[in-house]
Formats: sequence, structure tokens, C-alpha cells
Amino acid sequence: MKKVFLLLGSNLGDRLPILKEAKVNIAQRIGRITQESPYYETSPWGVLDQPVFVNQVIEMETDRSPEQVLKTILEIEIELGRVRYVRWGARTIDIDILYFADLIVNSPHLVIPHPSLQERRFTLEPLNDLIPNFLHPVLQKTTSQLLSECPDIGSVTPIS
Ligand code: PH2
Ligand code: MG
Ligand code: MG
Repeated sequence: MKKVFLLLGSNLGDRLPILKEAKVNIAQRIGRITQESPYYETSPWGVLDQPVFVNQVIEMETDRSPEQVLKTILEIEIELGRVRYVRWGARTIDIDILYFADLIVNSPHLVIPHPSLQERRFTLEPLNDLIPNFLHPVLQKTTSQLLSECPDIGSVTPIS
């Protein structure tokens, strides 16, 4: 079993029910969800003129390969009606692999750890809730170090 960390995001439609539905599918088809961060409302990063996101990081365990997990994630995104019009633009559901245990993957379709993780407060805050001391296998820094060095000033606010 490998520990996998996924970032869930939505900024179109019924954001929270969509994330919950995504987790039901993830648990059924990839593996058990073992920890969840709070939900956060986060200001858009990259393309600023779009609705506010809901983001959450989940920890899960799986015996699948990174490629198998990616394939299933893409299927779940499509089944939940993913629409995406532009890069970094609005979408109903986005599921990204942040870490896959301490594996390093560099293939044309899949890069792990997620290459932008350290630039995004909306990723680092919920990740830091779960694994502040986990060492990024490439950058060799903990989540809390990455968070304290992150220049992103976007807002990340827990939903009560
Ligand atoms: N995802 C993006 C681009 N910008 N901004 C926030 N706040 N949250 C996201 O999940 C997000 C984003 C591309 O996947
Ligand atoms: Mg993404
Ligand atoms: Mg994605």
C-alpha cells in the first residue's frame, strides 16, 4: 500500500457536493481515504478573473500504480461532468496527484510530485494540515518549510 495525496478543486456549479461525489468515487475505485483537510475557499490562482474555488487535500492508500491512479482520476473527472475551457480557468472538478508516497515520476503525461505545489498557497495550506513534516522528495523541504517560503499571497480560508 502506498500513501497518496490528492488535491480536489471546484469553482463551477455545486462545488461541495461535487467534491463529496468525487471522494465517493475515489474511495470505491482507487482506495481508502485515510485523512481529509478542512475545505477551504481559495482565491483563483493563475487566471484571476474566475469564481472562487473550494479546495481540499485528502490522504489515501492504494495498491495501484501512479499511471492507473491517473487514468481513474481522469475517468472520474469526466463522469462528474468536468468542463474546462482554458488552462488554469474555471472547472467543475479537478483532481491532482500531489505526492505518491516518496516516488518521483517524470513522464510526458504525469509529473509527481506535482510541479506547482510549492507555488500555491491553496495547495500548501491544506497539505500542511495533514503532513507538515513530510519531506518533498525533490526539493528536500518539509511542507511547513515550503509554506513559510511560499510567495503566493492568495487567500485560503477554511469553510466552517
Ligand atoms: N486550480 C488551477 C488554477 N487555479 N486556483 C485555486 N484557488 N484553486 C485551484 O484548485 C486552482 C486554481 C488549475 O488546476
Ligand atoms: Mg489543477
Ligand atoms: Mg488537474
